[in-house]
Amino acid sequence: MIWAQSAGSFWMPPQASTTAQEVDWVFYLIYWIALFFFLLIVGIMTVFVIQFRKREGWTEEESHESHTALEITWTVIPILIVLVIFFFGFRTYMDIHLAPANTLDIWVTGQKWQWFFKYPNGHIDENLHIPVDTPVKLILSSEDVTHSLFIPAFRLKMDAVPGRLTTAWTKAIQTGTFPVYCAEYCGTGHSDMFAEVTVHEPGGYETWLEEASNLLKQMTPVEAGAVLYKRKGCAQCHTLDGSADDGPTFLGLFGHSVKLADGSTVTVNEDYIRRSILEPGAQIVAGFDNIMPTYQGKLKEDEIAAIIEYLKTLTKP
Ligand code: HEC
Ligand SMILES: [Cu+2]
Repeated sequence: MIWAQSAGSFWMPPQASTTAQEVDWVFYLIYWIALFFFLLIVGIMTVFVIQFRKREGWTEEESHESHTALEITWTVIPILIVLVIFFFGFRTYMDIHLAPANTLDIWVTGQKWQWFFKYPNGHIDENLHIPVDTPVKLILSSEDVTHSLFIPAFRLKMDAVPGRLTTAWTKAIQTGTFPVYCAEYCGTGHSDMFAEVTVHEPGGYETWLEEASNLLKQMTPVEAGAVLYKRKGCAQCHTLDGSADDGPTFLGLFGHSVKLADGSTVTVNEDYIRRSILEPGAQIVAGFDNIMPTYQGKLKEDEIAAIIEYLKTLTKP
């Protein structure tokens, strides 16, 4: 499904960025050199093993003197080869790491267990959207542990490290939708930590951003709350079906009484939910760990209101 718009080769995902072409070129350079010498060495070895095998009447010969010309040859040729590999590898490394001027800057946050992408107008989305043929700079950070943003179709991989910012850049050359993974083991939900990158036709990115950021204007608070539940990562830890995950289920949450870790009991109302979202550590539900990140600065008041209205609709049958 995710690959539908653009198939790669048998070995490789599609080459959807300029970097992908460069990286594959270096990869195949090393690959063919390695294959050539593998066949050469194993071939000669096989011939020698057969030709000089121990035969009837065999006697051990004295070992030969060293052969200076031969030794220089098998030192100089490999040096030249690794220098060639270094030259192309280093050139590509620099191209990957030095972003050009005038990039479109998107902030990326890794969090247990989801990626968030923040666009220049402040919109935060669970997927990456970029325009084709435009240099895009990704500025990465992490809310908790080390994650690694991995977009195989762009041959892009960069760690998101808590307490510092890292950057990566790319220029997509193919429109379509490609997978985004986390490539650094970051806990139980690591393998669920995937997203999509959509490369838009010229003009498509602007239209998408306009629509995506006007969520609350386009739909009712309950509908918007349902979208935010997915888009803001609540679904990574909470469920709607009554089963507990890393966090309590949202089914029948509103109005029921909750036992807290300190032994007290509270009835879930609007204010309790708002506080649970902004200060998750303040009132911990009994039986759960304090792992929920705060949404301070990540959800606006009207978005929290929409989530509350949505949670109210999740009554038990
Ligand atoms: C990393 C996992 C995680 C994510 C992401 C997360 N939560 Fe939580 N949440 C928890 C855990 C664990 C608890 C229970 C412990 C506590 O109270 O902090 C909890 C508790 C809550 C509670 C109180 C539930 C109750 O039964 O009293 C609410 C409300 C809540 N979360 C809302 C949200 C919303 C809304 C989002 C998304 C905007 C969200 N959570 C995202 C893990 C998470
Ligand atoms: Cu991760």
